[in-house]
Amino acid sequence: VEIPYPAPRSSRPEIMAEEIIERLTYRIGKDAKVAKPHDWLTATILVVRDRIIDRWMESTRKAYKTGAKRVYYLSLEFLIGRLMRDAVSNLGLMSEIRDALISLGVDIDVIAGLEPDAALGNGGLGRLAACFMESMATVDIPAYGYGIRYVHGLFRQQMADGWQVELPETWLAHGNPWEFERRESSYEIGYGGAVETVGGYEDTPRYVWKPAERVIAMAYDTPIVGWRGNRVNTLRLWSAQPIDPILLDAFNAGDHIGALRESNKAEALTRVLYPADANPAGQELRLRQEFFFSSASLQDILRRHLQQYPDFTNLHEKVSIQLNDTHPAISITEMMRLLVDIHGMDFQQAWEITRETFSYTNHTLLPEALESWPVPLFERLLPRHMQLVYAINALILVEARKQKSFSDTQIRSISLIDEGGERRVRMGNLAFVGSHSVNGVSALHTDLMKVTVFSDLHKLYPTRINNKTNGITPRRWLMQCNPGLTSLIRDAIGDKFLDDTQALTELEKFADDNAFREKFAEVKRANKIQLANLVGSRMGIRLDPSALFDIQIKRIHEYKRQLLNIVEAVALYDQIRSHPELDWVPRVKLFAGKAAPSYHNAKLIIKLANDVARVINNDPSVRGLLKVVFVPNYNVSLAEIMVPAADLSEQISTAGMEASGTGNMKFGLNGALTIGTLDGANVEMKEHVGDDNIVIFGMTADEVQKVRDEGHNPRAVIEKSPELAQALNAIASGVFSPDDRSRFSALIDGIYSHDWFMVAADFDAYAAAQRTVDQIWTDPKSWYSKTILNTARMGWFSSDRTIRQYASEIWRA
Ligand code: DL6
Repeated sequence: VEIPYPAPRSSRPEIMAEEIIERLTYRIGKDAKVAKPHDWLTATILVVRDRIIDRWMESTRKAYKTGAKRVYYLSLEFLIGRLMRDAVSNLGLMSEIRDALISLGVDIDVIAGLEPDAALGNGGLGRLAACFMESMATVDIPAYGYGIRYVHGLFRQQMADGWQVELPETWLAHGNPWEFERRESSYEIGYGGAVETVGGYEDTPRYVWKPAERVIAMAYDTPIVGWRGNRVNTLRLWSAQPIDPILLDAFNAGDHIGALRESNKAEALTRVLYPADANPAGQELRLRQEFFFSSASLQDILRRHLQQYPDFTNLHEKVSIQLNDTHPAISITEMMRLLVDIHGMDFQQAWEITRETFSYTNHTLLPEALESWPVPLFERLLPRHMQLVYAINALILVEARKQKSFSDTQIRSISLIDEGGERRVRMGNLAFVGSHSVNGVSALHTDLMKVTVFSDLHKLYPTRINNKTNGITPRRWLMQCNPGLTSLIRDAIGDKFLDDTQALTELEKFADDNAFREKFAEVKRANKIQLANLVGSRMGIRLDPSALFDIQIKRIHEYKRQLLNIVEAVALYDQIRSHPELDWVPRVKLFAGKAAPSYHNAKLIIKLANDVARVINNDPSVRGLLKVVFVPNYNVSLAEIMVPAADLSEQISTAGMEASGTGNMKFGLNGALTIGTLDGANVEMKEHVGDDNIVIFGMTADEVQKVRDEGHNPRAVIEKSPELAQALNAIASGVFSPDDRSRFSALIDGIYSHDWFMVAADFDAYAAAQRTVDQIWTDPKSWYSKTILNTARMGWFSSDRTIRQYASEIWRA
């Protein structure tokens, strides 16, 4: 029977209005008269979703028909934020939906603000995955994202007397109208047990893993719409379910709690996102999560492949699997297990196919953030995978010994097993050897990878490391978050940039156009007023939109150096009070970001920002020339308000420590000037925007390395800088913490004693760079010329460009 496809849905506002009422009534069961804003939101999403489904199915059919290579992006984190605006705007339905809702007496901005911010990630790595998903759909790559459907995403941050307090986040509390539960896509995931050798001949035994524990991974699919709705891809998130929801024997015997033990244990697996950023999160549950989603995803990928092809000999031609950091690196051994043990492929052939199928992205050089697992834990949880690690290691080490004259030290660093101290499995090395491509996320980061964490592996496989500088989706990070700037640009250069962000360069000719500069400044002012209103209503702090808005928003980490920024605020405070006769530029220093709950110093830095803010904001002698604000609960939605409102973007990490950064690109695109170090993608931003349009300061990565190698004497540096000494002394002596004068003494002692993050070393250069910023600010023509050029030249940092590079150079898709 030929079943016809449904006719595509109309996008006429009156039809959509009817449909919204229909969904409200029959799907949600609410009378429009009593419907709550949440009900309207759900009904609207359901109507939008129908329009996505048509295209979704079409995209899937196309992939089957053309036999195109599929790309699978495996990531433990997807920081997707709200989806409604994204979907509606990518479908080109914004004004129609707005009109449909107006006709029903509903304000789209009100209901859009109720959508939970899906925070299934910690920071840069997770947000990059979300931008990539949108760009893969935009540039028409048949792709699936695979991850975990955490019940609780990243914690909600509350401030209690300036201290970070973590509260659970409940994004699923009102249900999730975007997702489709796929009960039929369920797989068994095993843990523990033993490996049996069965059948086969002596030299080709077959191994059968008999896990002691099993859970079910069940799929939930969310459609991801590309720009103009050309393609809709799938984000497939796995949820853990028990094999037996209740142990009836135990229940009937009166053990009501015990009867649910298995069920609770299974569900605990996907309940919470680990709130660790660049900090280690090395608990057993984390390894269980990593294996859970890796195994489910691979079983799903192989099942889909077998629907179209007779075997796996062409797997690498039809499938590319990108590992987003080492979190899914266990997939390499799981792929080997599935191919060799389950599907009977020869080990060597399986190894070659695996390597050609996988590629790996590294996101950090911080040694403490490179994952490794204790051998006993690994062996207990995944005994067959441990055997495979040893087998792969033997292959690699023999190759290393044969091919080159590696020293014993080099062989030790190539090994998948770290033998220094407690034996551990190195997931970075596993990901490296099991992939045909290993990429860094900015040019500098990639260069450093070759000489630091992977120097010996790079010698063994000199063509494997390559660079793919990160990018951001211009749909969310310009068109949606900054409609004022988007329409100004459209008026000036037309619509081409909507499809090709690099066409923004046409704006260059307006950099010296007075009328355009004024309009650009007006848009910025409107965005600053919006942020000032938010800060006013949430925090009761009044901000003057004509002050320079200086913003640092990102995870709180010592290497990102929020502390440097705060110390400079304290020094500036001192200067303003000592020299009231000078023409100080009114400035608001805004901070936002979360600290890993176990990261003591990061939490102390949040408290310091709040303590400093309280003192400065309440000191009348500052005359409002300086304000400091720490905005609580940073998330994607807050970023969408703060980024367009920034005059100055703080990208001031210790050189060599920030892999790329992507906030830097978002700010630049929205017309902020960057003050930054030559770190991560700042280096390439400088090349694109030009030296005159970015304020660079501080030590280079090489200089930082040299100072660390040769010995740094921060005390001597501090003694030579009275401003710095004064600021540090004020903080350490309790000027900002009269209730606990020694609160920050250890933090400041760290600067005096080792200054690992070069706060003291870079302070004078940073303070001078801030005064350069002040100077530029006092000449608005020059300021806006520079910021216009930032917007004009940021097109290259679109994630569409990044994805095209992955597609042609890594995936060959
Ligand atoms: O590549 C995305 C993002 C970079 O822009 C940041 O520079 C980097 O810090 C971040 N890394 C992480 C956590 N690393 N690990 N594991 O989020 O990746």
